[in-house]
Amino acid sequence: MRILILGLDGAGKTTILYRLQVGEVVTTIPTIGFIYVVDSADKERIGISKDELVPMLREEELADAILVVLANKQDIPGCMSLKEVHQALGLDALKNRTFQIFKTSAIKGEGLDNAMEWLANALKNRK
Ligand SMILES: Nc1nc2c(ncn2[C@@H]2O[C@H](COP(=O)(O)OP(=O)(O)OP(=O)(O)O)[C@@H](O)[C@H]2O)c(=O)[nH]1
Ligand SMILES: [Mg+2]
Repeated sequence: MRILILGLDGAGKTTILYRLQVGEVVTTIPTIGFIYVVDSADKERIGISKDELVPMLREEELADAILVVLANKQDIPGCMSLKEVHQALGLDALKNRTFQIFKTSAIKGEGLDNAMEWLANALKNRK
């Protein structure tokens, strides 16, 4: 299975990959699982995060991709809740897209296994 992990600078991508112990990072292959990382504590830039996500979802290469949103940095007090991140990214407007949003803390290693398990199952069911 191949997945793509994206998100604004500092959202926690490298920390997540480290946690997941991904051995290899590759490009230019068909992507079927698409992980978008959001810094839940960065209220100022959640709008920018949405503005980056929306056009990416319109890309032909991602038309069939299953979307996983990681609302990361949930360990930071006062961070946006899952609901708030969901709303700020406008996920309600998604049509014809298999997707799920998860709370994670890459620092604590929380929520990542859950998200990857869901994605693995969703990818399996797609075949
Ligand atoms: N509190 C907290 N900090 C986190 C978490 N995940 C990552 N960080 C911290 O956020 C900072 C940025 O994390 P990175 O993993 O480097 O972010 P990135 O998305 O790879 O950033 P770029 O490579 O710049 O695009 C680092 O200081 C991490 O330690 C988290 O879940 N909670
Ligand atoms: Mg990085």
